[in-house]
Amino acid sequence: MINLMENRAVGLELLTDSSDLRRQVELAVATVPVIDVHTHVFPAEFDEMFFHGIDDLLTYHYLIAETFRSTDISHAGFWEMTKTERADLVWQTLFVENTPLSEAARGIISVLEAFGLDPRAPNLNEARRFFNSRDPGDHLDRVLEIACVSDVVMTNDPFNEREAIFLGNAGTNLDKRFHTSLRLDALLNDWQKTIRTLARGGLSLSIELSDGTVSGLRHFLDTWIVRMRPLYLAVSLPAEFRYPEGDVRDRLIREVVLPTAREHGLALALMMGVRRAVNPALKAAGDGMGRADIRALEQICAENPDVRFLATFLSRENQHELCVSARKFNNLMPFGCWWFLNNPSIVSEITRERLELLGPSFIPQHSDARVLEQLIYKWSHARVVIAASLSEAYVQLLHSGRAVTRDEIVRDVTRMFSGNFRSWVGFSHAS
Ligand code: HDL
Ligand code: ZN
Repeated sequence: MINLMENRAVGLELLTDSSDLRRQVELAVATVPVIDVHTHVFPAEFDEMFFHGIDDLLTYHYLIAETFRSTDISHAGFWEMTKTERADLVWQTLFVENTPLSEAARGIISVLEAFGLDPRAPNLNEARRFFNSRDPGDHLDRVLEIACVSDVVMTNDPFNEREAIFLGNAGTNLDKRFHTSLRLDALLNDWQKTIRTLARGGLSLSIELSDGTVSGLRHFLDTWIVRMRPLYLAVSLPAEFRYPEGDVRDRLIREVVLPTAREHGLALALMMGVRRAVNPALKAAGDGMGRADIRALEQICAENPDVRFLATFLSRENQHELCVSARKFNNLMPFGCWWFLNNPSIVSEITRERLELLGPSFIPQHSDARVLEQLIYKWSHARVVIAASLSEAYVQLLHSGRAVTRDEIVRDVTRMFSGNFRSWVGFSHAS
């Protein structure tokens, strides 16, 4: 009881020494569990969509793009290789013949370190033996524990015929730490192809978006929302996305997506600024980025004040604009440092400007992980930068004349790591 009382008293103590303050921030950021609001990680129930282990880690498309810059293999030659051969080439190229200085390469080192594996191994024998020996359930528990991730939100595409098979059962026997989001890229960015996919599934619609087609699409989404119980709807939008635009995508957003979000009380995540297939020869590694038009986001937020929006942009040049827009629209929640932004130098800049303009009213990071063990490095690397940015803000506050307590730091970090998301999407602790 005395310890509890002492601990309670410590939590209420004003932290007036900047070194103590930094230590408490680092401790809170390291130990407060986070909800990972955007990932491509799947649990083992999704079979071949469940990526894990050293070969999946090393054939991550970030590392594939980097390997092509340090070896003379042709794209075709690389794609003819088996996954094992590709992983061996990536390891040899980025980790043996060169120093793993990039963020994605250093991430592999962080994962190996977490499991006590040799980061200077000449080959992948030890790592393969280790990952192949792991019990899947224990390994998942251990990864989430090391990463201090309480919940993983997947990216789920009901328009993908292969994934729909797994999704159909997701509502029932899914690991309770995994949650779905309903991804709309196929509908909004690939309408011509999607109308053919839906026809194969027995849903015949008109490409001109007749009334019957709009109601047919609404019913399709309603059915999937009931089956998969997504925490939010999401779509990535190209850098050239404009709104209003008067095209098919504009009509699908207005007549299908926004009414669906409103009717189901679902937030809509807009992920803006991608340029798909800049170099198709690199396949998943071939996407690029571009500066998007913040006015499109502002128009959607302004026209739909009763809908909650999550937003992330792919261009560093859009980040300050996003902070200012979020000050204008309290139905807009910035989240994460997406994809090409997820590098410490840029995460630091983005987090500091968000704290300066938004206080704790944003979601600092998502991992975007595709392979289970990436959760370990993406969160350990992010936490270092978030802690440093947050410490700077508290120290500046102290120098301005206001100290904080450890409990207040934990409160603020909890709000950013899970509270803001929970309140935004209506995700209660119980669910
Ligand atoms: O569209 C997206 O959700 C992106 O995150 C892409 O999946 C991208 O390939 C990626 O994995 N980024 O980290
Ligand atoms: Zn993603």
